[in-house]
Amino acid sequence: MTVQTFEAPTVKVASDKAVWSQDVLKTKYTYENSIVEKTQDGKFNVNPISIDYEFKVDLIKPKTGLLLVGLGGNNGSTLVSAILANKHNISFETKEGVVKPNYYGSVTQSSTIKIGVDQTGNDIYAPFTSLLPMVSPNDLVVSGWDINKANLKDAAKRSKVLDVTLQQKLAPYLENIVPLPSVYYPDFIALNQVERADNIINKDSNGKALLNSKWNDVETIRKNIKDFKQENDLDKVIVLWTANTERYAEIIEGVNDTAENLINSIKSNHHEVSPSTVFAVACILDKVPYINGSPQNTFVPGCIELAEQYNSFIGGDDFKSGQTKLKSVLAQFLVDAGIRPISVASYNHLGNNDGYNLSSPMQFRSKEISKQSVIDDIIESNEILYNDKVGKTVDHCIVIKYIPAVGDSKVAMDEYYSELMLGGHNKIAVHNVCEDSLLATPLIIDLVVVTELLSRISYKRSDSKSGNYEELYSVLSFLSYWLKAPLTRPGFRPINGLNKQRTAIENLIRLLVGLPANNELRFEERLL
Ligand code: NAI
Ligand code: DG6
Repeated sequence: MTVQTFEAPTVKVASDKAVWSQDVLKTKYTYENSIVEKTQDGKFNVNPISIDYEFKVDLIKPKTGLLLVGLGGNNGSTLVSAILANKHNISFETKEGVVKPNYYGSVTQSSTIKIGVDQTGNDIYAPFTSLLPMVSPNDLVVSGWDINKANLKDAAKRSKVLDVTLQQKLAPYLENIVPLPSVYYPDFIALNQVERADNIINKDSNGKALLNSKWNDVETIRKNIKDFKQENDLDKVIVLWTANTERYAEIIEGVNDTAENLINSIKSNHHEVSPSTVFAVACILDKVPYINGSPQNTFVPGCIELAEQYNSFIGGDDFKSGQTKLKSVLAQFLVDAGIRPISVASYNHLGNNDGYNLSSPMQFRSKEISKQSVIDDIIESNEILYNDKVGKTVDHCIVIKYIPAVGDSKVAMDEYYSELMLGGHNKIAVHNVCEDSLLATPLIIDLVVVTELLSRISYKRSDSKSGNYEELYSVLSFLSYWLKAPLTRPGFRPINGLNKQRTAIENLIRLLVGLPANNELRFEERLL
């Protein structure tokens, strides 16, 4: 194992709440909230609460490996290309001039956090990564699986995402990277993907997919991860699904409803166990964090229970990249402005393999569910605008069409139709075009960097009897900012509003270094 050294953060907070040592940061924090009861006559009884915690952060950045499921796809090949371009500082010429490598679109690599104000009361911002040690994408060791055996040079060419000059410069690095064979159960992704499946673990002597070796598939994945960790001398591995969208698995009592039933169903080759759940289970059993970047219900109830039993980290579902990210800002803005959205019509067409797969109804349905859920909590937050009398829903329609000609340049068109004061109406139309994978790939980086950080945080309540530090809860809903349908602890409703999601992750980082939760009171300016 390599010896990692502590790298001091560039932001140092002079707070007696946060005590730094060479390898550990310990911070005292009082969490304040309010418990609210709504009475039958519509009044609110509010009781403030506060709980004292001590947090501990392991300050040593581990040598981290990332295994992508779907390595040869548009996102997979673009991610590896982006890391190589940045790591080797590869600039390239386009008709608009020389482009230098960057990580635009990544919160962790290209955004800032407000850390306070200067002597004159003006805001001061510092890079997101400057408060706590976080792994750099340039240092990630990346590999993964794909049901297609194209090397990453060919995969990047097929994806048609990157400028050809950059592809040529990266070719010597990319051509040596070949995905590991993966698990293929044809029924879960679109039938139109069958020709792609030439690199599979579960095959017979004719290369045909076997559906009676599911536990063996779990064990093969576990071995792949162990070998990767050993061969690259890694301290930690994170696995992320960026493979095709699968259909939903049916939730069946006795099959995937509990951890025990799920394991038994894998062992008995039940047809409702999907490849993505096989990957998740393999990771959970070895405490390897597993993130789902696609919309399917990989995390069936039994899978979440298994993660809880193994204290293993999971997060999902479905990267929130463009249209939905904007929706989680616009819908929140409208409702918080007291305006009443009555319909949201979202169209998109795209011509990449993701679009091809989604042209199949069952895979589309998975995407429709995740895209549709994004305004639920925003509607629920305002009973003045949404109630039994005027209605509690928004007509929310999702359309996705496959148009090969546009390739990875996805076109998204949205119309927000809202009710204004005294019968007025407001229509906002948004037209958004960009390379889908250049929006999604930076999200993968953030999900990995933040998951790795979260896995180094532990805590205890000041009244804890055992005095032991606990790891964070298995379902990492702190990752919600990057996900369309955030997975939460069973019993809790997801938070979809983008600003709330960002506030959560930002305040977590702030509290760990001894800063108070962010506020915008600006008393320096507003009080005498
Ligand atoms: P893609 O179709 O280009 O890549 C998916 C890759 O997964 C393909 O190379 C395919 O061969 C492989 N694959 C399929 N089943 C597999 C399995 N069982 N094991 C290993 N590999 C397998 O798709 P793209 O554009 O890279 O997107 C990947 C996923 O991310 C899709 O589910 C998509 O819906 C989701 N997503 C993409 C966003 C974007 O903006 N690009 C945003 C949100 C989600
Ligand atoms: C068509 O919607 C294809 C999808 O995979 C999207 O590109 C992806 O889910 C991103 O969606 P959004 O809504 O975040 O832009």
